[in-house]
Amino acid sequence: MRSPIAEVPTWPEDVRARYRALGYWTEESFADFVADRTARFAGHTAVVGVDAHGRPQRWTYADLAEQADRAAARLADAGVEPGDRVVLTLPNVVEFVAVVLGLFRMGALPVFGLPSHREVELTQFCTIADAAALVVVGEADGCDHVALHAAVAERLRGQGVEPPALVDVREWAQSREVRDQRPAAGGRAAEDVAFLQLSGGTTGVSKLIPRTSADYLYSVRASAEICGLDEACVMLVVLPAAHNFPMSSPGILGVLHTGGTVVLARDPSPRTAFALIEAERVTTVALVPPLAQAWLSAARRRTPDLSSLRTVQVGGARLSDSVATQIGPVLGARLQQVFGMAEGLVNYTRDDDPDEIVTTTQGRPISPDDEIRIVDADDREVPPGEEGRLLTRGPYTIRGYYRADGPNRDSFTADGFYRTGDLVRQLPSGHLVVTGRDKDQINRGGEKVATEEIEGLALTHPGVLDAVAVGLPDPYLGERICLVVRPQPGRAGDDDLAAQIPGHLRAAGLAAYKIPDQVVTLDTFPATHVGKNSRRELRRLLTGQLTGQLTGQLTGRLPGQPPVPTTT
Ligand code: OOB
Repeated sequence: MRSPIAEVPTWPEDVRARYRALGYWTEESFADFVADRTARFAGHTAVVGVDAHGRPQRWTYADLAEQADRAAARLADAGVEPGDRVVLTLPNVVEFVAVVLGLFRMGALPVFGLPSHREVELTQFCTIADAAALVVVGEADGCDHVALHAAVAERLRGQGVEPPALVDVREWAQSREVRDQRPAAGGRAAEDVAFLQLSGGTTGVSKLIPRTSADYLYSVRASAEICGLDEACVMLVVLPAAHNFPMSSPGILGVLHTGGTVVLARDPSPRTAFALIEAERVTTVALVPPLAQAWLSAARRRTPDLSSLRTVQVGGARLSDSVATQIGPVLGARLQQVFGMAEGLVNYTRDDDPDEIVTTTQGRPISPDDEIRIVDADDREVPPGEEGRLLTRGPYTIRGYYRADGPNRDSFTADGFYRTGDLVRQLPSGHLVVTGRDKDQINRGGEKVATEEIEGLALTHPGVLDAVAVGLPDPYLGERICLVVRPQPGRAGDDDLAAQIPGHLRAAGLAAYKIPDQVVTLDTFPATHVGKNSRRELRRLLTGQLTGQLTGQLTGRLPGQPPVPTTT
């Protein structure tokens, strides 16, 4: 028996009543959503992609309903019950959609992990969520996820936490029949928490984001409308499907809401993506800035047939204005900028916005009831048009993380605004321009990494006295991760130490996208006036670096080869 789902901080009752009265929140739960759309669009093509064995699949909405029920029955066989939390690390295979809808149908809660997550992350998710199962795809992309489950289980047992059951979707197709019965309807109401999304993270421990059917489906319906989705839309999903952006902005759920077709790309390379666009006549796709750049250069070299493509969404990290202006001419599709967060607020540039707005802003909020405050360090509103910290509150922005009282005090104001940690300015039209960030996070090409998490693990290396992670400007990733370590006395100037750190972090079980792109050793760290390490000063020194006063003190992998393309 797993613990029941925890209470979460929520909207005050008068606010909830208002969101209902305005029609933002309806009584539709995700279980209702699945039943309704799969019946309504039964004969249409819902999902195209490959399965866990790499075999091509093409499912109608009716097939999808059946696959979701089968997935639910399999999960029930593995001991999953309504209300249980289930961590997924599936890549973009068709089973991903079946498992998510199956969990919704049975009233269990997906926890959206990534295939790139390893022992460190998965152990945290399983602990916080008290997960009943971990759903994986056997051995894939150079990782044995079954062995990974065993390693996570061992860590959990060491902490006195009961490990999750292993569910390997690769075994599903091979074993004979499943119990051919409808899963027990979970009976989760529209305003109950429906799943846990991952936060980008600003602390050493992951934070889980509780989203309800009512709040999330509002953002999905409104997004689908803003983006003009309909039954004819064909959306290519190249980013990891579990991310909030390809999931709901308007993403997979927006497409299923309107009866369109989701095409899952098993890898994000332009070669794979362009072939799918041609074959499936794809109309829309969501990219992060590094992928947008990769697509631009590939399209210039190859002249693929992208004539079906109407919209290219770019978000997850700041798109430079200069790259933005190339999207339309080179890809022959309209750019849409998307600035969102798994905690809630999503901004879009609109179809009828002037080109200038589309290429230089990150959009405006979905809802007239998204409240935006732009404040200074003392939470006082800055004059209109000036840069400040973005706070937000609204009908689909959470009021607190899952089981995280401490972080909630820092991340939310007393009156319920979420502190996004983003620096923005707002135009009179309402559009936001993202100008920077004020949070201990590195945005590596759209993947968010908490500096504290890398630093904490680096400190477990016996040669490391102190460590600071900084994001350095990178022409491709936007930011790359640089870890600065201060060696233990006696190891000063030790090149070998810097070289050992990436392997040390990998062995500790950290996801590959969090491994520093470069490691630098430095004998003394610049300090703030209160004597703490100054991340800002370090970043400044390292950015203008290797010429000025630091030369000679810096060793290690510098400046590093162009980093491996990230998938988001
Ligand atoms: C999306 O969600 P998360 O939760 O992975 O990351 C949110 C953070 C934002 O607070 C901001 O720091 C950054 O990612 N971000 C952007 C951006 N979009 C996200 N920074 C600059 N420009 C943008 N366009 O990343 C996400 C969720 C839903 C839709 C789109 C992205």
